[in-house]
Formats: sequence, C-alpha cells, structure tokens
Amino acid sequence: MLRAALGSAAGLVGAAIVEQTAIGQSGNNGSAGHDAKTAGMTMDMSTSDHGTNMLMGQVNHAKNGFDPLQMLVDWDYGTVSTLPDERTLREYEIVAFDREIEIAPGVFFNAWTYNGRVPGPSLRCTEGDLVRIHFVNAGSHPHTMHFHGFHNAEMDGIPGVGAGNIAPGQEITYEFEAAPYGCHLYHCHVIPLKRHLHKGLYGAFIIDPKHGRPPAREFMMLMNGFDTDLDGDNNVYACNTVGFEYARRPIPIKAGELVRIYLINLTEFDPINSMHLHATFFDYYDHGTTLTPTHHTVDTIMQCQAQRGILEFTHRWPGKYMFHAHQAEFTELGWMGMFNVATEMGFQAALAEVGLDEEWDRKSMSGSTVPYVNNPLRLLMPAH
Ligand SMILES: [Cu+2]
Repeated sequence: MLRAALGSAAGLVGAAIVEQTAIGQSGNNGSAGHDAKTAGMTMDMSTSDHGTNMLMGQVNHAKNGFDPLQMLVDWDYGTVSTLPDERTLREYEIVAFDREIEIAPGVFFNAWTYNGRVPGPSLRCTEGDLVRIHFVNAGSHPHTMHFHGFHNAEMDGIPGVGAGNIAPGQEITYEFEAAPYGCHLYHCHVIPLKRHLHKGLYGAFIIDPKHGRPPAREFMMLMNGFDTDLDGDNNVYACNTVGFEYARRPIPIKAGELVRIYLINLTEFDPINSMHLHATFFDYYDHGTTLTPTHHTVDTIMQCQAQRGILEFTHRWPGKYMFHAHQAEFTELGWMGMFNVATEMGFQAALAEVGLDEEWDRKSMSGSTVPYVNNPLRLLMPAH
C-alpha cells in the first residue's frame, strides 16, 4: 500500500517534469493528466538517470510570488519602533489567503498561505521585544496564528480561547513579549489541524538572544510536504516548499566559513523528517534555546512535526555537497539540495550561477537583529 503510493508519487513528479519540458511554462496548470502518465513515468524513473530527470524544468518563481533561494535569507523584522519603557516594538502585518502555488516544475497545489507564500514570512526579533501581529483572515476558511513561545491564553491562537477562530473577513491583533530566544515557529491552529497545517499555514519565528550568536552565514530552512492527490500521503517533499529547488540551484556558501541553519519541520502525515549533510558534521542546538550545542559533531538530525533546531557547520573544501532528508523516499520526492562551496575568488560566480546578488550575500551574513557580544560569562548564566 505504502509502496504503491510512493511509486505513484514518484511518477507524479516525473510526469510533471516531462510535461513541463514538453510544453514549457505557458498556460500549464499542471493539475490534470498526471495520473494517466504515472505508470510510464515510474518506469522511466527507475531505468534512467534519476538526477537528470529530477533536474529538468523550472518552477515559475515570479508567478509563485516567492523564490526558495530568497526565502533562505528574507528575514521579516517588522516595523520597528521604541516604546516609552524603551523596549523595542515590532509590528507585523499578516494576511491569510488562498493561492495556487507551484511546488515542483509543473506540479501545482491549492495552498492556504500567510502573505501569499509557503512558508509564511520568517518573523525575526530579539528576546524581550514586544511583538504585535496584526492578522487579517482573507481566506475561505477560519484561521488563527498560534505562536510557539511564552504568552498568555488569549494570545495562544487556538479555537475557543480568547478570540478563538478568526472567521473569513475578520481580524485580530496578537501581542506578547518575545521569549524564550530560539528557533521557533507559528502556524494556524484551527481544527482539523492536519488540513490547516498541510495547506501551508506555517512559518519561522526566530528570536535572537539578547547578545546575539557568533557571526555566521544564516539560512532558514523549513521542511514540508504536499499531498497533491488528497489521499493522506505526501507526493512532493521539500525544503522551503519547492521540490529539488536547491538541487537545481545550489546554495552558494564559502569554504571555511561558519554556516548556521534555522531548521524547522512542518511536514504533515509523516511522524518525522530529517536532515543530513554530506562531507561535514554539525553542532546542533535543539529548539535553539541554548547557547551551547545539545549535540556535538553529528551529520544527521531527526525532527518530529514542529520540532526545530539550529545547525552550525563549516565546509572545508570547495565543491558541490548534497544535503537531504535521510528517509530515501523523501529525498527521491524532492527533499534534496546542494551547497555550492566556493572559494573567496569563486563566490561571485557561485551567486551569479543561481541568479543571486550581493544583496542576498548581505542578508545571509547579517540576519541577526542584534550584534554579537562575545562575553564568555554569558555561557554560565541561565538562559531564561
Ligand atoms: Cu487555518
């Protein structure tokens, strides 16, 4: 049963890619005709070069309204002001609405989105900031925003407590002080949760510690999956929504530099997801709520749904290095990418190769809301 579903799913991706190659981007809604081609493509997938097959075709990022390469670094700091008590106030505008998105070349999904994208904006702030989120539901179903973090019951964004479900056309302002620092998330909490989550209503919520973390190139990666035929199994898996996008367009980093990934799992239907890095090892900070690693020198990590953590690593030598879920079926259905590790001299070319510029470089190197203060004593202090 499971095997059959996976075979069918592999066929779906393959069929879509071939279809895309054949007829290009124009007018292809991708939602019809896959089933008929499934069996044949499954054969093709098993007898030809998988990598080549999966790398064909391009997602129309402009039409999607988001680009997974930009999503790695497009931190949303909100509108920042200072309160009379000198705390920082960050105000965010979030609108939920329905939107069709392309999750692999030629494969479309009727998503429910925060601000038109899946995942929603990567909200970033500093521990102790007052966070005010003005949420408008312009979608077709009731939704909420439930944040992981400390807050009172009214701000929990669940049905039946405080404002509860926010009906279509309604709005609410959620407000709380950002704590604890870490790599967190937000998501809709309307029942059936499985459906509201899987549709795409989730995003990263990163709280920087007051004294920052050591300088690093930083990325947000959210692991997700999509059930395109509504049978309760995912047909496409991805990191930041678009299957194989980072294989088609490897992520530029530099040899020898510290890389920090804020990794979050929001895969529905499967109990766990995972991340594996090739050719290097990482330190891991479970939930990001500590300043010293909770795991040293590992090269795989598992996360339950909503679990998250911070990876820190360095690639020593230039070249292209894979990263992927280590559940093979997730990998084969889209959750696989590459880092393009460049020398200092070769970095501009690595950026240009995947359509990135110096602005992307700047965002990836200056994600934190606060400068790093290197005070060894802070490691001895309680975190919260
Ligand atoms: Cu919802």
